[in-house]
Amino acid sequence: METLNLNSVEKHGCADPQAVAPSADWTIDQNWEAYTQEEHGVWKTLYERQSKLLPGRVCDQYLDCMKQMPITADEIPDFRRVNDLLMQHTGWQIVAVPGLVPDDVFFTHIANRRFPAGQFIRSKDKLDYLQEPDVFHDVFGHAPMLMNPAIADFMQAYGQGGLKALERGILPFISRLYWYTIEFGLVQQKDGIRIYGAGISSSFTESQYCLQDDSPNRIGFDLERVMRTDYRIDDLQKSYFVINELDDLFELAQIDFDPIYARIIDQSTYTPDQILPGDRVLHAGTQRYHRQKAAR
Ligand code: HBI
Ligand code: FE
Repeated sequence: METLNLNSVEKHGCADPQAVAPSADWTIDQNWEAYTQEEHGVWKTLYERQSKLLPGRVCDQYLDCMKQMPITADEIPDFRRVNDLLMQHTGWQIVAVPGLVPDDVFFTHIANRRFPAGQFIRSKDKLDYLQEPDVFHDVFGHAPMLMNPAIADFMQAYGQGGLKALERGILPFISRLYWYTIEFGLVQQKDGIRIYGAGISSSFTESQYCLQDDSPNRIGFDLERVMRTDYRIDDLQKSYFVINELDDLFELAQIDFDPIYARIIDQSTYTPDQILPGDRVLHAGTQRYHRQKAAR
């Protein structure tokens, strides 16, 4: 494991990491002591709202892992404490970044079992709209799933695959795979379909909409189908893909994508709302939900 750069606060010694340009790998010091009561308060609001909502909606592995983690309502988690546990379980760690980082930086971290987590938290008047992944999305949504060995292996394979795809200029295929699994994936449990994607588990609206609303499609996961399916980053999903169990991701992590890329590279992409003849349709959505146009 290559060592990370000395985090930038130590180098520059200033109090507020926001004021400091990120280091070459875009990591900054979380500077946990600098969070204000108001910021911890936003975390508490988000945490309590989601924690009430998720039981019965999120997969068992998420709940089991979250129970073990030093992540509570009272305060924004200290990455050092989260990492003590994460490293032991799957060799993953979360590293603080100021926000979205360039794809190559992102993939390099992921390929080395480092998850770039937003150091900032959204403001209390923007609880439900987020331009960039903040500490709540990344630590409440992603961190518990990184304790799961299948997700941990799949994520690292995604990072390695992402770097290769970047070099070859075919990023969309693997971004879609990530989007419809790690961010917005659903999994079939004996007691029903459950959430495992962090983009859903950290979202108040989408945690309800994805399972209860008749608008979106819910389709059995198929790798090539997903790699060809576009998505919207700024709206509720029009389709969700359901894997049979999280361990299916172990298999996905082993697959050599090259022959698949060769097969689909010249084929058309599917729109997010489409249902195809070969789909294993669990629910054919009405697609009646459309994002309300922003009030003029
Ligand atoms: N940066 N911090 C952060 N978090 C992400 O999820 C992220 C990113 N940069 C690039 C990126 N995601 C995506 O473009 C890739 O998954 C394709
Ligand atoms: Fe995310």
